[in-house]
Amino acid sequence: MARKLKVAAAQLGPIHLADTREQVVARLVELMREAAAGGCRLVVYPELALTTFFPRYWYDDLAEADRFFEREMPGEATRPLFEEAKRLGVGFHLGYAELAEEEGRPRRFNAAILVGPDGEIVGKYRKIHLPGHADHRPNIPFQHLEKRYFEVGNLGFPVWRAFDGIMGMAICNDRRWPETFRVLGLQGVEMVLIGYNTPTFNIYHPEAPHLRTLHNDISLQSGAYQNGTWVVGVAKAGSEDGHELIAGSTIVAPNGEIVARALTMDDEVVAFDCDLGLGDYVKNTVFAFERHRRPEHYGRIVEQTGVRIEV
Ligand code: ING
Repeated sequence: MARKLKVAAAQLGPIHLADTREQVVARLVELMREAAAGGCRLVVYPELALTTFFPRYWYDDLAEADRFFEREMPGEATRPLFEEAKRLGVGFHLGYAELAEEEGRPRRFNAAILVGPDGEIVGKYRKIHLPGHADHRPNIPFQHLEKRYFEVGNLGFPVWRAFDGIMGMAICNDRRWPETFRVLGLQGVEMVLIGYNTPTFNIYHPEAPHLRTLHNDISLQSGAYQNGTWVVGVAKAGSEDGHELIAGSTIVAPNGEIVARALTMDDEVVAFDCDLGLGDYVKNTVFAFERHRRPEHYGRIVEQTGVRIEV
């Protein structure tokens, strides 16, 4: 009997600085209703799905950025989403900026949660690969300050048994690092949920914009194929106060095939009825890790951080 999970990539169009949490949550609820009406049991929202991509802005005073963070989840503004999920009996993934109190001090993470059809949080992931820079660079069109506003995630790359399968999460830049998928793959992951906010413009080096979508696709497709897992990549897209983000939300099968793709740069539901066991043949043949991997030769992957030229 196939273990089917109809999943929705719930792509978001732009969220502007002036948009309130209540306005955004209303959009999330609308997308959830559309997905549920189409038979989806899991709705995947993007990274930082409650606010504009604020790491593009420099604030001298870090406290000025705190308005983009959630101090509790669910909180007053997000509770309607949890309640609607419970009413519809669907689960969801949500990316957001987390302001937590841990070890007696405030901690700020780029986080994502997985919520079950009962409206209860199944698990949380905190983004590990933080791209960009931490200093102010006024001579570029916008900043990318995730290293300023967030700490490196401290929860590892966990998986959870939920929705009749083994689920994992990653966030945006994490998808560019094969280690992300391999650590999840070594735990038998069957579906990886990834939200992203990816600017169309490269602030560090001239680059043709089409390469942003190419790099998104090859990252998601190789992660899926090389670990025999479904991957659901969901964009916040379009022009946020004039700053454009790529779209291209995508559902990738464990054989690396893109099976569904967003067509717009707006709020859009992209759904596919996934057979969670489809990756079994990939995991039992070409990527039968137990039979084929040779960790005794992989030492550099964990012993080194950067490149060491020794020749
Ligand atoms: N955004 C981008 C991402 O990894 C980026 C940043 C773009 C890094 C392109 C490198 C190249 O998709 C986030 N939020 O990580």
